[in-house]
Amino acid sequence: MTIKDDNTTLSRRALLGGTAKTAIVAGAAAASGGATIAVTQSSPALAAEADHVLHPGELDEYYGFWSSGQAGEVRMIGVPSMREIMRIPVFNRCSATGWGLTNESKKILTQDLLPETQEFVAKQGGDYFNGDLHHPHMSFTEGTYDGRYLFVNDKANTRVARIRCDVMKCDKVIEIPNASDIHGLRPQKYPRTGYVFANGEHRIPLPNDGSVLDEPEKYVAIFTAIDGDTMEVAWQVIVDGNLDNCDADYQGKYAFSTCYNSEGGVTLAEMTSSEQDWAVIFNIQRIEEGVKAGDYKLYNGVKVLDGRKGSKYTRYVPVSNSPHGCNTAPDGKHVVINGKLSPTVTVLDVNLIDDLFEKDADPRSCVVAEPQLGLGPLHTAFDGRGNCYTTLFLDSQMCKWNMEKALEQYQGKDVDPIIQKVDVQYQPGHNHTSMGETNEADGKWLISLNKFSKDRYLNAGPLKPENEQLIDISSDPIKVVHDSPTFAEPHDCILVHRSKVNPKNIWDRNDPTWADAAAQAKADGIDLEDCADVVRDGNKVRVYMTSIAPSFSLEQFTVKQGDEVTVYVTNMDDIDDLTHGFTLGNHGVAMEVGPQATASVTFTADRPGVHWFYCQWFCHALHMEMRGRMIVEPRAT
Ligand code: CUK
Ligand code: CUA
Repeated sequence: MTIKDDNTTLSRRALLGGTAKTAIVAGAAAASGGATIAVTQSSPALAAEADHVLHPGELDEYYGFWSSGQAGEVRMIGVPSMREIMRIPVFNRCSATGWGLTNESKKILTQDLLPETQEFVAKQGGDYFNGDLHHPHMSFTEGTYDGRYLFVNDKANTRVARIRCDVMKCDKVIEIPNASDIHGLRPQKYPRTGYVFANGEHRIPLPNDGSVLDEPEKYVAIFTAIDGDTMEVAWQVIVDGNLDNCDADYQGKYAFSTCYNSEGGVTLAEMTSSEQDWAVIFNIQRIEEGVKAGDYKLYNGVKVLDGRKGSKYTRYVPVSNSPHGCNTAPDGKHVVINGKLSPTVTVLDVNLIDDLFEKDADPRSCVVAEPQLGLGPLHTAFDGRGNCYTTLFLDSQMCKWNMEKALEQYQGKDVDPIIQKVDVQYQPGHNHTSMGETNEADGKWLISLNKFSKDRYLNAGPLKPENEQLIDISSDPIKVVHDSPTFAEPHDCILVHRSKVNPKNIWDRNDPTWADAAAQAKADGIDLEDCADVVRDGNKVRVYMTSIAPSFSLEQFTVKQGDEVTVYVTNMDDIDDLTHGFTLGNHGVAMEVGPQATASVTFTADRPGVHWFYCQWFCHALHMEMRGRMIVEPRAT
């Protein structure tokens, strides 16, 4: 069912705002498959809550895509209900879906770009079992989300991955050469994505091949542009300082990164010794011209341009020590650089940046405001009405302030840009507003991702969850309306209106995910959609079966001890939500097989005897009976 952008929320709000005690909300019918939902309203106290409380069967207005930090996955959360809807494994391993076990997922996780030709090849350096996923961001077309992809970073293993939003599965993972630890990541907003910008946070030698070791003055940080369509590295730029967060403008001209450690130090004392760091501005057109003109060096097959101070490709805008978040406002004009160690944020005007490049104007001349907000400003979100919301890590507060007033104050007027401060529990890092990083920021909801929950939940033991809070910003004053605990460690999230996202209910049989399986089946003369076959090829055995609830097409197959066995399961059910699975006892083998999908897994049959395989996704009244036997004949002695 395709969900159109309907009026459910509006009509419910309108009704609840009135005096009706009981109302039938017709608008909800479209979202709930035709049923009419009765909303009972008994007290005015409930009316205040009703905006974010969804009743059973009601759908959320926004898809929230949450990072999970060192847990390595992406989580899909419904907003405003804050209900977790799905998890998308990316850099982690997943016991439920077989991510990291199936051949299809292993191929994605262990492929890499061949530096010279940028072709995808089997990774030489092997596989990683962890990831540190901070920043999920959706692809853009003309300044707003287009529902094609999510892009995410892995700080731990210097990777960038892509999630297909049509099936909500990861389809590409690449390790970024020459850089160290990808942190900030943002897609190009205009004209489209286009580039995915990725900050290599730590400074390392270039090339990092052992020829330079303990000579930190020779280390560099690398800014990378990845082609979001092909997931190939387009170009890289060497910068001064460590790269932290980044964002792109709404004009398609510039990208911005916060930089700390202008000192080039390697210890904490060295890294924070000076009073000023900077924000780097990248001139995309000049960089593309530089690439065309051959003004680069090849390192590991990637075109690397020199964007250090004095370069025509970059400008360095001095800001207070150790800036962190970097957020482009939906007005298309302002970029907020968050001070972290300074109580201020620095606002750049993108229209003044041309002069920095063309007339060599003083880099600070693009600064148009620098309001003092409180202690530890980390990230800023926007409501599309000219207001900004900055997390204050040390103060444990969300600060609402007005952009126009901040500009006036910088001009010398006696005005206070701060509108309101709200306590959050506790120590917020990122925040995000509904559609807030697009030109369709709608100013309804704000999420505060708090690093500590302390006393907010039942004591979970020494390791406590984090606390994410939902803040209603649709009216004055803004207020915290909901707490949710989360496991490690959502750094960032985005709130995407559901009209932008339209995942499929069942797989397309021609999906490229199982192209290898389809090719192998073809070579073996097997029809994946109608099979119950065992093909022997030396000591390799390929087992082909289909699943239709509640049975596999093969109830048993026989192999020899020591055979390398690949099982291909094609789920021929084509009903919504009818996922099967294949789990083989005592072999560490499990996989999800979605409706109309093919999945495969390879293992060695090294234990003679009888081993049951079964379907591990509840699918039918006879789900428990959906199983079969693998018979392993002992090796002849
Ligand atoms: S970072 Cu975590 S609080 Cu990695 Cu975006 Cu700012
Ligand atoms: Cu098929 Cu459970």
